[in-house]
Amino acid sequence: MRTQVGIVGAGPAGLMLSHLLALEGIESVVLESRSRADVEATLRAGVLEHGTVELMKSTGIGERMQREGAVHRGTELRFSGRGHRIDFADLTGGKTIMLYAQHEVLKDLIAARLASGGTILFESGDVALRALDGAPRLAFALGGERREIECDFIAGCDGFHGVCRPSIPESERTEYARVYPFGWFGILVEAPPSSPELIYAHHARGFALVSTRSADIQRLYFQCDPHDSVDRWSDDRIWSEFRTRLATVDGWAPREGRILQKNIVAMRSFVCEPMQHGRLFLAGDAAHIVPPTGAKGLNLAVADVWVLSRALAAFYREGRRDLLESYSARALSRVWRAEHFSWWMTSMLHTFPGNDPFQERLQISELNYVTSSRAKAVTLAENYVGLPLA
Ligand code: FAS
Ligand code: PHB
Repeated sequence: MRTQVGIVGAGPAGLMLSHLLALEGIESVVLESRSRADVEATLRAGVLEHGTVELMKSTGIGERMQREGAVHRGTELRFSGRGHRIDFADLTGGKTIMLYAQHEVLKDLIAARLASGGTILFESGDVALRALDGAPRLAFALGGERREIECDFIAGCDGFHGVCRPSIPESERTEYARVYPFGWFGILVEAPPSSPELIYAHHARGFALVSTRSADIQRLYFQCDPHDSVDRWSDDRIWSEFRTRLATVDGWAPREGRILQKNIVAMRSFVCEPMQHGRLFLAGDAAHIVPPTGAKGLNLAVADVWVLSRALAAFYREGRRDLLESYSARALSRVWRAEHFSWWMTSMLHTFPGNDPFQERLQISELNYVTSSRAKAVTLAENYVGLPLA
């Protein structure tokens, strides 16, 4: 087979790239190791930045998002038993976020790609990259056959545990990492929303987050030991933990319901530099990971492929190589901004093991400052709704 851009991975990065390239008349083939059903059932992100929402609308895949998603104009920071609203729209000249689940975005992208004749090869196994400096090829197994695709470029959109980043020789890449001493215990609940907007709560027992998926399905997280297991947590124990960490002086309590799903995710910050090697370009979690506290992961993946699709379009349209050559530097400037914001939100809101009382006081001072200084609140708001796409 032959195509212009071979894409490994049908997550937000790979599918959005294939979609944006198609709008530029550029061919691509997406190789995905899992089945379509698995991909469309991936329970992950929930928050879309302003720029991601605008891009989905302006490229013709925003209709269902606007119908079924929920626009949030702000969020609540809760600490010392009191809630404080951060008004995104007021602080950013009208920008907002959208609560629309990642797997719904993937469903819309897959439907749009297939409807316009796009090629997504699900259940492609043993993907291997060849000749990244010359005429790149992707070798893979499909339906019991060994297959190969010749392409001009390869986009590595296969997430943190994929094969693309390790295809860059270790001597050619530098990895920056930080692993946090806690994880998130996430639950999916059948219940009405507990609050009109997200609640980020700081508590001596640890962080808690109230999020949502729809009018009937809610998503909540609390900080836990990353090595813990969900089996050790009965539903009663889970709700008692949420009631404690989210309690306010006026007796607020979450709307409880049947817990449909429980999972624990580890938390890390990670960046690989550079994000390109020869004709291989990394995007999304294949190149960087942020702790979910800043709700940046999916949105960074979209921002990367926005920059990459502009560079590939300039190459195919005008033969320009400059944007391709500067892809890594331009994508990384946004990546490090999001890495800092996600680390800052995580540090301000989570309780670190051995958290001495001085550290605790510093966190409360930072939270008091964010919720009383307009200048500081703007910093949080503009990073949370997302800086403009480059
Ligand atoms: P992905 O990991 O999504 O996709 C990679 C794809 O490549 C997968 O489909 C995988 O099957 C495939 N693949 C892997 N290896 C392969 C191989 N060898 N061959 C072929 N295919 C291969 N982000 C936010 O912005 N907001 C949030 O609210 C948020 N919440 C999160 C909550 C949780 C619990 C988690 C874990 C993450 C969360 N994130 C959030 C981050 C998350 O959304 C990721 O950043 C996002 O999925 C990254 O997208 P991709 O880079 O496309 O990678
Ligand atoms: C979610 O809805 O899954 C979610 C929301 C905000 C975050 C992380 C996850 O910061």
